[in-house]
Amino acid sequence: MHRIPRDHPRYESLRIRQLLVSGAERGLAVREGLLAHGRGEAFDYLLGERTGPEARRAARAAAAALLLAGRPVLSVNGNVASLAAPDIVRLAAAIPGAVLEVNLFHRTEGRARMIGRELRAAGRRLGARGRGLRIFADDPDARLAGLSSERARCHREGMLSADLVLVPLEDGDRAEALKRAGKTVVTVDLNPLSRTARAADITIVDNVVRALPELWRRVEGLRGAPRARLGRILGGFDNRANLARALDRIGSRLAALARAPCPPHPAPRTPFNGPRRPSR
Ligand code: PTJ
Repeated sequence: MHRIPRDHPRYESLRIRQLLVSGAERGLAVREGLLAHGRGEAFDYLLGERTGPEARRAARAAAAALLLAGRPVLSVNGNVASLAAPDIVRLAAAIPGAVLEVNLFHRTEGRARMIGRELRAAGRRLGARGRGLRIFADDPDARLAGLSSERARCHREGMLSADLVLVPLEDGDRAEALKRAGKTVVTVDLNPLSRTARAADITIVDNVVRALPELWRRVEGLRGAPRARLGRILGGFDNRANLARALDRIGSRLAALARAPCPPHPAPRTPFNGPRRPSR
């Protein structure tokens, strides 16, 4: 792997990129996943590359929903496996009854198996709680209605019978199909305008590498809270309004940046900007 100097001003962004490139080289992510990441990066740049107040609010509501759910399923694709396998495994282990399910748009059984192995290895590193996790990867035995893509293929004991599905970094078709099937949909998507972001019940507008640890912290903080309190947190959350606030934040950030002075730099001397000749 290429070494990124720690003092590089874009270190974190380059580090995340490299995680995905390495995931693609190992066969976990597809090349299309690199393009999807580029779109995400652009929105992350506009959002200031940090977890904003809207993302924190959505993460709190998502934690309440996950703890209230009877059959929560956490969906994993190639990008999530490359960027955040230990984070999504730790999150699943913190939610009573949660299962992990590999669901791929560009599906091959070989890649699904490989992602399953990646998740199991992360589970083993987590200790007893991680080792006991249920992980559905290859050989799906059911189809989600209303989807013609490979994304429809799922597990009867997993996604098909789930009442809540966490679908990070997703395409819009499946989020809409899951909604039509009557499930609560939670997503992590840097693009507040995407169909997934708009179709979901709860959208965390943040980078998956920051959002999943934040969600885990929220789950840890709320585990054991009375159901009535969780219900109030969930009932007080309005996804449309929260997405509007995320867009407003991008807008006001851009407006502020447009007025900010450009960083000073020594402009090369040209015949047009050189010292003025004293007028005679
Ligand atoms: O592994 P597969 O075969 O299931 O394919 C996975 C990809 C990502 C290729 C597939 O799901 C896809 O094509 O996704 P889309 O339709 O490009 O949507 C991805 C969404 O995630 C876009 O709205 C991106 O802005 C957003 N996104 C990209 N990177 C991140 C992200 N959101 C959060 N964190 C990221 N790191």
